Amino acid sequence: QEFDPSKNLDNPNSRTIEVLQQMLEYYTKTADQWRVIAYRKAINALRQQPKRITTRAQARAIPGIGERLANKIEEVVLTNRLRRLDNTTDTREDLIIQEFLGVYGAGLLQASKWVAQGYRSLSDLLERAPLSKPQRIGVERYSDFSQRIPRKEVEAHGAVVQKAVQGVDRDMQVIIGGSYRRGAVTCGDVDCLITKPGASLEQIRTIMLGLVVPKLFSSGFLKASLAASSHQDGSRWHGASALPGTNLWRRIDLLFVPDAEIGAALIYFTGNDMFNRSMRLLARKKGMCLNQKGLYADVLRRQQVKLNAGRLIEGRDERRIFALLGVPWRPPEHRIC
Ligand code: DCP
Ligand code: MG
Ligand code: MN
Repeated sequence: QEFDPSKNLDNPNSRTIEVLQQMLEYYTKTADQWRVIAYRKAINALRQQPKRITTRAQARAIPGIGERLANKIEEVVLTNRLRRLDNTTDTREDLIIQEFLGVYGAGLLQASKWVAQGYRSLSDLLERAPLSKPQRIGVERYSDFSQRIPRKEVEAHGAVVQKAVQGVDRDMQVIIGGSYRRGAVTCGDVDCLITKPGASLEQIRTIMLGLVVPKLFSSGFLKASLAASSHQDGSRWHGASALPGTNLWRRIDLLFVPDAEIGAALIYFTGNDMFNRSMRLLARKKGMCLNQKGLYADVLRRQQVKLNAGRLIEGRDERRIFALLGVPWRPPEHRIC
């Protein structure tokens, strides 16, 4: 299950993979978990193929590709597209929902609500819908936020953050996580993990929200702060940033991590999300619990429900968490499911 981003461009199945990835994106947004898993598996399996796969029989012979996906692969090869992506089979409303799902922070519920309320386009939303501040920014900067960010630019954003952070406290560290840490050639956003040896969450958050974030706003690097999502404990900040001299806004996420949790946070923030899901599932099967703070043992569950928090066995050491779970170490570039 290796994923080598550098091989992507000259992969013999790159066009097929590209179309399947669009489908994956669509199903991810509609929260169709089973299809998401099937598509991811198929895409990964295709990436490993040294030859171009053109028929359903060839596709079916690859482990990880089932009957339906094999049919789809043949269709993509024959037509260079998938019917499901064409307007002809989508109702107009489906397409609008898909467009609205691209607005920062909008889930399926919000997107269908807007459609039900009669909005039909982004300019409808902008002109007539009552939008929260982050939603408004999400619509205004729709095209900015939907563009992938070249790796080099992610690095540049990280460097600006690092300079500001270390200008305030030389012991603080900035690590770029997410798809960047997995080695991706382009990223959806800039994920910065911020930590400091010996520091608590409270200390890091105070420095970041009290000093660094305001400083980055006044220097013009940070452009907007976007509302925190519901499941947050004050350990993260979402916003938008732009490099000096540009007007292209990028999504940037800051994750504040106490020293004691850096290993677990690195695993969480490196992902990808499906890899995290499988690691957590494995922990659960072993009577443990893995979350972004640590690995816990002796967790009691009755019918899936946790009865106690368990006992923290590792939070600091990324490698040791793998080892305690019995998973051979996987460098970030190979953490894709
Ligand atoms: N994450 C997760 N589950 C989620 C969302 C995120 O475990 N539902 C973790 C894994 C991700 C990391 O957080 O790798 C960063 O989230 P992003 O949404 O920024 O995703 P990526 O950085 O992996 O991809 P992209 O290039 O699209 O930003
Ligand atoms: Mg990211
Ligand atoms: Mn992110």
